[in-house]
Amino acid sequence: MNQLLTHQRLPVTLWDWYAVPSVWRSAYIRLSLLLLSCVAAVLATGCSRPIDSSPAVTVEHAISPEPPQVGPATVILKLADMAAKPVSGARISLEADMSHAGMAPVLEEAKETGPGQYEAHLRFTMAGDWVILLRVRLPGGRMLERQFNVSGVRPN
Ligand SMILES: [Cu+2]
Repeated sequence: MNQLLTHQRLPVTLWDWYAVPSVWRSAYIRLSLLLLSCVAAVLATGCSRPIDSSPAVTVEHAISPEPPQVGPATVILKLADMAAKPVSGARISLEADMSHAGMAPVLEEAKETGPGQYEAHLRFTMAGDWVILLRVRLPGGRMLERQFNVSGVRPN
Protein backbone atom coordinates (compact mmCIF):
# COMPACT_ATOMS: atom_id res chain seq x y z
CA MET A 1 0.00 0.00 0.00
CA ASN A 2 2.73 2.42 0.98
CA GLN A 3 4.72 1.35 -2.03
CA LEU A 4 1.72 2.21 -4.19
CA LEU A 5 1.38 5.65 -2.66
CA THR A 6 5.01 6.65 -3.03
CA HIS A 7 5.12 5.60 -6.66
CA GLN A 8 1.84 7.14 -7.58
CA ARG A 9 1.95 10.29 -9.67
CA LEU A 10 -0.24 13.16 -8.60
CA PRO A 11 -3.36 13.25 -10.79
CA VAL A 12 -2.80 16.04 -13.27
CA THR A 13 -5.30 15.42 -16.04
CA LEU A 14 -8.91 14.39 -15.72
CA TRP A 15 -7.94 10.97 -17.04
CA ASP A 16 -5.32 10.60 -14.30
CA TRP A 17 -7.90 11.68 -11.80
CA TYR A 18 -10.29 8.86 -12.67
CA ALA A 19 -7.43 6.39 -12.69
CA VAL A 20 -6.78 7.21 -9.04
CA PRO A 21 -8.42 4.82 -6.57
CA SER A 22 -11.42 6.46 -4.89
CA VAL A 23 -9.75 6.29 -1.46
CA TRP A 24 -6.92 8.50 -2.67
CA ARG A 25 -9.35 10.67 -4.59
CA SER A 26 -11.24 11.56 -1.43
CA ALA A 27 -7.94 12.09 0.38
CA TYR A 28 -6.88 14.57 -2.31
CA ILE A 29 -10.21 16.34 -2.05
CA ARG A 30 -9.91 16.56 1.71
CA LEU A 31 -6.36 17.86 1.42
CA SER A 32 -7.36 20.56 -1.04
CA LEU A 33 -10.33 21.57 1.11
CA LEU A 34 -7.97 21.86 4.06
CA LEU A 35 -5.60 24.02 2.03
CA LEU A 36 -8.50 26.15 0.84
CA SER A 37 -9.74 26.73 4.36
CA CYS A 38 -6.21 27.69 5.44
CA VAL A 39 -6.03 30.23 2.63
CA ALA A 40 -9.47 31.52 3.59
CA ALA A 41 -8.43 31.87 7.22
CA VAL A 42 -5.33 33.83 6.25
CA LEU A 43 -7.38 36.08 3.98
CA ALA A 44 -10.01 36.64 6.66
CA THR A 45 -7.51 37.69 9.30
CA GLY A 46 -5.84 39.91 6.74
CA CYS A 47 -9.12 41.72 6.17
CA SER A 48 -9.99 42.24 9.81
CA ARG A 49 -6.78 43.96 10.76
CA PRO A 50 -6.88 45.61 14.18
CA ILE A 51 -7.85 49.28 14.11
CA ASP A 52 -4.52 50.30 15.57
CA SER A 53 -2.29 48.77 12.90
CA SER A 54 -1.01 52.07 11.49
CA PRO A 55 -0.31 54.39 14.42
CA ALA A 56 2.45 52.83 16.43
CA VAL A 57 1.45 53.92 19.89
CA THR A 58 2.31 51.95 22.96
CA VAL A 59 0.00 51.91 25.93
CA GLU A 60 1.44 51.04 29.31
CA HIS A 61 -0.88 50.37 32.16
CA ALA A 62 -0.67 50.14 35.91
CA ILE A 63 -3.41 49.63 38.43
CA SER A 64 -3.64 50.38 42.11
CA PRO A 65 -4.19 49.04 44.64
CA GLU A 66 -1.96 46.14 43.69
CA PRO A 67 -3.23 43.43 43.97
CA PRO A 68 -6.57 44.87 42.93
CA GLN A 69 -9.55 44.39 45.18
CA VAL A 70 -13.28 45.05 45.18
CA GLY A 71 -13.93 48.77 45.49
CA PRO A 72 -12.31 51.85 43.97
CA ALA A 73 -9.25 51.41 41.77
CA THR A 74 -7.01 53.76 39.84
CA VAL A 75 -5.81 52.90 36.37
CA ILE A 76 -2.77 54.76 35.10
CA LEU A 77 -2.08 54.73 31.38
CA LYS A 78 0.99 56.00 29.59
CA LEU A 79 0.84 56.64 25.88
CA ALA A 80 4.01 56.95 23.84
CA ASP A 81 4.82 56.98 20.14
CA MET A 82 7.49 54.95 18.34
CA ALA A 83 10.17 57.42 19.45
CA ALA A 84 9.01 56.94 23.07
CA LYS A 85 7.65 60.48 23.06
CA PRO A 86 4.56 60.95 25.27
CA VAL A 87 1.31 61.26 23.35
CA SER A 88 -0.76 64.10 24.77
CA GLY A 89 -4.31 65.13 23.97
CA ALA A 90 -5.75 61.66 23.57
CA ARG A 91 -9.20 60.76 24.79
CA ILE A 92 -9.42 57.40 26.50
CA SER A 93 -12.53 55.60 27.58
CA LEU A 94 -12.39 52.46 29.63
CA GLU A 95 -14.80 49.60 29.78
CA ALA A 96 -14.30 47.07 32.54
CA ASP A 97 -16.06 43.75 32.18
CA MET A 98 -15.93 40.57 34.14
CA SER A 99 -14.89 37.46 32.30
CA HIS A 100 -18.28 35.86 32.95
CA ALA A 101 -21.50 36.97 31.33
CA GLY A 102 -24.43 38.78 32.83
CA MET A 103 -22.82 41.78 34.49
CA ALA A 104 -23.12 45.41 33.55
CA PRO A 105 -19.87 46.89 32.25
CA VAL A 106 -18.17 49.60 34.27
CA LEU A 107 -17.53 52.64 32.05
CA GLU A 108 -15.11 55.47 32.77
CA GLU A 109 -13.20 58.23 31.02
CA ALA A 110 -9.53 58.84 31.74
CA LYS A 111 -8.10 62.29 32.41
CA GLU A 112 -4.67 63.44 31.35
CA THR A 113 -2.67 64.20 34.46
CA GLY A 114 0.69 64.85 32.81
CA PRO A 115 2.15 64.68 29.31
CA GLY A 116 1.04 61.35 27.90
CA GLN A 117 -0.12 60.14 31.29
CA TYR A 118 -3.76 59.42 31.90
CA GLU A 119 -5.66 58.34 34.94
CA ALA A 120 -9.06 56.76 35.40
CA HIS A 121 -10.95 55.89 38.52
CA LEU A 122 -13.21 52.93 38.45
CA ARG A 123 -14.87 50.57 40.85
CA PHE A 124 -14.63 46.82 40.80
CA THR A 125 -18.04 45.62 41.87
CA MET A 126 -17.18 41.94 42.28
CA ALA A 127 -14.23 39.73 43.04
CA GLY A 128 -12.83 37.66 40.20
CA ASP A 129 -11.34 38.17 36.76
CA TRP A 130 -11.86 41.42 34.88
CA VAL A 131 -10.92 42.62 31.44
CA ILE A 132 -10.35 46.28 30.74
CA LEU A 133 -10.93 47.51 27.22
CA LEU A 134 -9.42 50.84 26.24
CA ARG A 135 -10.75 52.94 23.39
CA VAL A 136 -8.23 55.62 22.58
CA ARG A 137 -8.91 58.54 20.30
CA LEU A 138 -5.56 59.98 19.29
CA PRO A 139 -5.08 63.72 18.68
CA GLY A 140 -5.19 63.13 14.91
CA GLY A 141 -8.58 61.43 15.30
CA ARG A 142 -7.37 57.89 14.83
CA MET A 143 -8.83 55.27 17.11
CA LEU A 144 -7.03 52.47 18.78
CA GLU A 145 -8.19 49.73 21.04
CA ARG A 146 -6.26 47.85 23.64
CA GLN A 147 -7.28 45.48 26.34
CA PHE A 148 -5.66 43.97 29.34
CA ASN A 149 -6.65 41.52 32.01
CA VAL A 150 -7.03 42.28 35.65
CA SER A 151 -7.24 38.81 37.04
CA GLY A 152 -8.01 37.81 40.55
CA VAL A 153 -9.61 40.95 41.93
CA ARG A 154 -9.82 40.14 45.61
CA PRO A 155 -12.91 40.32 47.77
CA ASN A 156 -12.96 43.24 50.09
CU1 LIG B 1 -19.14 39.22 38.31
